[in-house]
Amino acid sequence: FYEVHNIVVQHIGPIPIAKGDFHKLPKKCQKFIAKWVDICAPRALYICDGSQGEADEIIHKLLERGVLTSLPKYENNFLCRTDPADVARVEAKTWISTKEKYDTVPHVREGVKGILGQWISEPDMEKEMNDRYPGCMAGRTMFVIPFSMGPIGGPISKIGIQLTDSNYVLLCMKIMTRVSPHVWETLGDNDFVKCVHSVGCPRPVQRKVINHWPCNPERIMIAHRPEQREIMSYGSGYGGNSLLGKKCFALRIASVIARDEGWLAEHMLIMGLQNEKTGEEKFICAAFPSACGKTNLAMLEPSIPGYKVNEVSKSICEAFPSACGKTNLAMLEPSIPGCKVRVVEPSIPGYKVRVVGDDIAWLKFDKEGTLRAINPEAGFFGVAPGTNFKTNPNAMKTFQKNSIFTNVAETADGGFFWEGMEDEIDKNMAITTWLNKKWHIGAPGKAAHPNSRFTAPASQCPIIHPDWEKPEGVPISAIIFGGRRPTGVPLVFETFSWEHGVMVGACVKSEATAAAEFKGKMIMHDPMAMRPFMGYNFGNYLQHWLSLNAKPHKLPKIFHVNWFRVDNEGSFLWPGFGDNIRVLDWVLRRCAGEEGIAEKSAIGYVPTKASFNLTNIDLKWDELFSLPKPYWLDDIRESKRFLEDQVGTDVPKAIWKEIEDQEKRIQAM
Ligand code: GTP
Ligand code: SPV
Ligand code: MN
Repeated sequence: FYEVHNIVVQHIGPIPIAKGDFHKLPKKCQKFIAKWVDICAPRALYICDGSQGEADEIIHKLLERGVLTSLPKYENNFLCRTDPADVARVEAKTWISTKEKYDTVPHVREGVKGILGQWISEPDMEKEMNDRYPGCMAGRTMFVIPFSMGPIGGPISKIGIQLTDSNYVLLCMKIMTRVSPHVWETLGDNDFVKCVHSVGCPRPVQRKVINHWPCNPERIMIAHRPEQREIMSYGSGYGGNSLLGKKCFALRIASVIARDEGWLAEHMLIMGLQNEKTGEEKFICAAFPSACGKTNLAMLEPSIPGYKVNEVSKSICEAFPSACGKTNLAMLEPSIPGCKVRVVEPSIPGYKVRVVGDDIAWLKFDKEGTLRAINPEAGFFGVAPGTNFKTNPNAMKTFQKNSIFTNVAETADGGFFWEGMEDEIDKNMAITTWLNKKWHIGAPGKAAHPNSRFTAPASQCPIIHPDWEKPEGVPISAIIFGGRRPTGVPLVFETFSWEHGVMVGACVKSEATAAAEFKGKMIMHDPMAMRPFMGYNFGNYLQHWLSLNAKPHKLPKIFHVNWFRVDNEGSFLWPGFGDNIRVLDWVLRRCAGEEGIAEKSAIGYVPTKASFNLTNIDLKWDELFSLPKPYWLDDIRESKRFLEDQVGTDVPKAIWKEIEDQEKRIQAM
């Protein structure tokens, strides 16, 4: 009942080892694996090597069993439909266990339900675990996945070992992290993060398996022990709950390690912007809550191209500062001899945008005091709906091969489909929805789940930055916070200082999205875009951020953006996507110290209209940038209440001072 890959079949206790050489693993890893084999009682052990051959073999099996469907329109692309009860992160069932409650959660006001993490006591956690794990892998293979977050052996990188009984998880981990036998060698004396995952469906199965997707939604428990560097995830196969290198390790556990070691683990994209005129490149990080635009911004295709002026015409040109029909004019062949050709210089330089990461950043100051960021991941686990060749051509090009699609729809010609792709396929194409129903464009209901995702290797992205795997990371010039704010919040503003920026980050709010279990469009607090991912007391987290304002640290400027403000009819006031380059252009110019392009307001510096490149867009500028006083008075009072209720005595004094100063400025508006 198991495949024999080794000539000599090894055993661990009574369990055969289907693949790999258990006894060659570092002793501490053997111990960890043996402990969980004992508890979970799988039928076999499979030690992964992360090779393509291994993936092919697993894919082949999953195709046979109907877990995966191949998408023959592309190369090596597959579709997976989950049990419809297992489609997103489950924040209500996510826990952190520490000895001390207030190491994990802040001092919440009495009678108020805390939203910044859930704590569980060690004995209670023990009990919950004992209720779930014994025998939970019966009849299934336990896969051992050695992986590195960040380039293997890099100074900021960390190692994890994930045990799982899900082969889907194994395939996705191979894309999202660096799975390799080198991890065993690199580990040396270092610690590794212990990750245990089970779908919670021992055989014979009790619960009916839907869509060949075993899971146990009623019993989901995503538990973390930061002090022990342990993650235990039970009952769900969905990405954020099961790919433990991602949110569980790279954010919840890593934020605790980062606090202890003086760095940051954040829910941030990392991107490079190279000025095509000067060749100078700057990197920025941006923290937006789930499904609020990180992947799209990181892979942005600028709406304003750079102008490469023909060298010959350039030499006879004189510049004048306006912007229309440059390329043609610059390359104009004068019909009347003796006329002087002039080049119209674009008022915004072209930018070459390249992605380093789209979801998570680990940031560390180097010896010179420069803040450097690495992307600990190796792939993109991106929101599918809304992605198309107009909004995000680079994502589309990334997942044309070697990718896995979860809960998207399928076209009759073997392609993927989701909301937003209507203009990119034949209107009459027969479609099968994520729920396996026949469907066509225009029919009621949705083709793909709103949180359906692509899982694709980052290396396949056409604009992946050549330094994306640089072990020491890229230097960061700006940090941007943002969220979905339909009213009141302007397109962009720059904060007054590091402390003011941390306060603004602490007060990030956003409309709920489909990435977790929340329904409806309520505006929720999502401080630093980390609410669901905080590994320790949020008040201490703010203090940690504040403490970074120390020598020799060169602090990046902090900004806030909002792509999602709407007019009275509910239409977006800002076109977004490729046009976001206009905002980033202003951000970079501010970072370069350009004066006269910003005005002081109560909430920060806002751009002057004249400084902003508005070519080819029609904009209600005043509406987009208006700061309604009643709105901001409400906002600051509400932020105050949020901090009092949710963080209480743990709020650092410096944050209160920023809140009070801001309130005074708003009152004086
Ligand atoms: P996670 O992977 O959940 O962390 O999400 P994310 O922050 O990477 O969000 P993503 O870029 O995948 O975008 C989520 C949704 O927002 C998609 O449906 C996008 O089409 C939409 N979106 C992204 N950028 C913009 C924008 O500038 N304007 C508008 N209107 N929508 C956007
Ligand atoms: C998010 O929700 O922020 C995601 C998807 O990036 S998940 O991996 O499920 O967390
Ligand atoms: Mn995310």
